[in-house]
Amino acid sequence: MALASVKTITTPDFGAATDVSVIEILVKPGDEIQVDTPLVTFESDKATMELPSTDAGKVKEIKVKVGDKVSTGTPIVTLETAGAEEKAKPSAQPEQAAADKPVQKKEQEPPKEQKAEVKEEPEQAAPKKPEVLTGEVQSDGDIHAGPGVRRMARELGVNLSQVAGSGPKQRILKEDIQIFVKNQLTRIQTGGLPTAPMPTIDFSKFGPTELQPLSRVKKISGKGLQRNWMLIPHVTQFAEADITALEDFRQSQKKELEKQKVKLTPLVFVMKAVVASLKAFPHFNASLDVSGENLIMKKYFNMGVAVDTPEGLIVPVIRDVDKKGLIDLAKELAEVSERARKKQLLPADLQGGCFSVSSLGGIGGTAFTPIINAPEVAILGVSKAYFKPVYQEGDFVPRLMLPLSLSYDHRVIDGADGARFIVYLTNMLSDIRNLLL
Ligand code: CAO
Repeated sequence: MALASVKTITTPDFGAATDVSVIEILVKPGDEIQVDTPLVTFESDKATMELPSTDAGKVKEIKVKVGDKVSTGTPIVTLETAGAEEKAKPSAQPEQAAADKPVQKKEQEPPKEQKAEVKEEPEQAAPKKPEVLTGEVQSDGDIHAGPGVRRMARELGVNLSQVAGSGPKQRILKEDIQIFVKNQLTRIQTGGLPTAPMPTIDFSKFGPTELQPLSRVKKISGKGLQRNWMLIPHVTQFAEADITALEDFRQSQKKELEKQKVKLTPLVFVMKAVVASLKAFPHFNASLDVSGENLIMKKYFNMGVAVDTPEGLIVPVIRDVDKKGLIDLAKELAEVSERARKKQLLPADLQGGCFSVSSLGGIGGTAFTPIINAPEVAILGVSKAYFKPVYQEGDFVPRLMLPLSLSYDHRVIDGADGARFIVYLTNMLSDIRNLLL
């Protein structure tokens, strides 16, 4: 009758070598493994190699840890094997019995992987060059990498001579291959422009640190921001709108509107002025089609408004801004930003935008360079209004100025149109009677 027995797999004959250490553990307790499944990786100062399993079964216990020094016959892993005949199994101390007859299923020849994966390395490894962008190839003898890493490189088609190792003695680790592949993908996306690999630094070497995962919103928005920043040729045009009259009007309405629980901020005026500017410059109310050869001109005026939430930046869309008055817009803006902060937005609330506005005016700062919210082709940043002396009719007079930052996609919008748009916009805001036209 077939019963489970326990086998101990030990290191093979290392001869006189005494400086062999375990550098990788490739299985964990509970893993079902096959004959030849690599169990651990050893490294001496001359070679690295994997220890393949001599039996199929379930890993019971790992007897070593990374960094342990081993020599010939050191127990490495115990394995529950299924196929042993009861009569063949020692009645007592099965584990010990297995250990006494340790590794060699194929006793006549060392296991296959062991032979194949051993890489002789030179006595004195030459310092590894940084990630090679020139195509220069180094001999394999210069490369320090464990068999697991070599196998990963083979599977991904990575030439190890081009990978900078971050381990001891410039040893190449799995993370180095991941970074290399990511960088290669980035290079492809950036048309082959060489990029230096992102540094991987153990900051705890310099002082206490704490790991904080990014919020879900940040993880999602970060990818979009990265794509838009890298793939859209941005130009940012700055200007200031004189909103002295606008602010007088706003203050005159504010108290009355507060009674109705309406908060009339400069932002709604900006939204209306943007609509007027989009009508005057329709290329700003457009998206490139997938071929990148045609513009899809939009005949509606939906506006994304960046909202700062504890989870990160969210851009809900306010529809038909052209058809709504200042008070309705103010109410809707308050309602949608509250829902954004309470995580109550629906997917539809985030769709269908034509142009976005990002206002940091309630916080401060003089100007910033907003990132275009693709597939839109422009975005307006609004900073905090401030008084400054403006020369008018032979005198300096205090005027309330609103700093604006317009980022646009230079594939679609020429610099001259960028400047025309922002001048038009500032004129609209400087005399809000223009918005009635
Ligand atoms: N200049 C001077 N004061 C301004 C101002 C400006 N440009 N914009 C707003 N203010 C004032 C408002 O009038 C209000 O003061 P009062 O109550 O005295 O009138 C105060 O600042 C706070 O305004 P607010 O920020 O609550 O309201 P808002 O309509 O201006 O903005 C919203 C709403 C949702 C856009 C805003 O709360 C927000 O989240 N902003 C951050 C957006 C963001 O993170 N952008 C960065 C994206 S990175 O590209």
